[in-house]
Amino acid sequence: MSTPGLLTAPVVMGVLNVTPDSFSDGGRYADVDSAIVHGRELRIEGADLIDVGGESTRPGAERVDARTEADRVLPVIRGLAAEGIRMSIDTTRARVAEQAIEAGAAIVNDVSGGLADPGMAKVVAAAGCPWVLMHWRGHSRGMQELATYGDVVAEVRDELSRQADAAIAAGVAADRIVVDPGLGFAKTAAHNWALSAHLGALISLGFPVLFGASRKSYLGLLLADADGTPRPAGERSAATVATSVLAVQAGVWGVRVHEVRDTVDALRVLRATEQAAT
Ligand code: PMM
Repeated sequence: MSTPGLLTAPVVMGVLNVTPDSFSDGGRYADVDSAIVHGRELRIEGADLIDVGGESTRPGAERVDARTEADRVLPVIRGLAAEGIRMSIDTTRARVAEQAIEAGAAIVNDVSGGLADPGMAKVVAAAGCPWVLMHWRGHSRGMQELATYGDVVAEVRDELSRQADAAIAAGVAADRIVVDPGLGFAKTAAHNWALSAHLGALISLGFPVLFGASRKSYLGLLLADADGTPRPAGERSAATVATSVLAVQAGVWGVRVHEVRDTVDALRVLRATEQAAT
């Protein structure tokens, strides 16, 4: 699927967390120079887009203030934009999104899907940029208490549909919207598996779908030792790649991953196989 202002599927979005406390790569790229170096590396490995974030969203995380968040991401965005690297800004705050767009970000990736900051739709509508609306029920601190569903696939689909309707009503063009099931955000492992297995239900909303399973704890649980110890975040690469291949095969627009090179390689295998089958 191709959408104006968006890249053609399958898009590989490389994760660049400029935070001291992300669950997946906490602290490794917390200073501007190492973040820029890593962004450059992700681009060389084949990322179509670098997702720059300055606030950890791991379950239980405390919020940082807007100033701290902006101070973390803006110099990194300016540095990478100067090298012509395409980026999204991973933020729930309208003001941070606005500053990031000014600094060179091309897409807003909002894990709250517009629910955290009522000013976000206006900023996105004015910029005319694509907006990733992730399924969200509340901030990280208490979100796992909100992981209650009768039918997780139907409820996530309905809630995302409402989030998209609200964005459109606020002036955002429908062809700028991307939706994301928000794996791990107010979701148990079983919820994540159900959503992964039924991506077609989200794709049928008619918007490009972004899928972000990379290194998430449900993969750590799947790969736990015999004594039940979850596999550490840095050792979930093969499992992450498998989820990305399956998601692209199911028809998603893009995948958000830490291991860009392995993902790009695996998607090339998928494409070669699909081409040989036609
Ligand atoms: N997950 C995280 C952060 N941002 N954005 C989107 N659109 N989808 C996600 O699944 C998502 C996200 C948390 O993971 P991280 O700590 O590895 O960045």
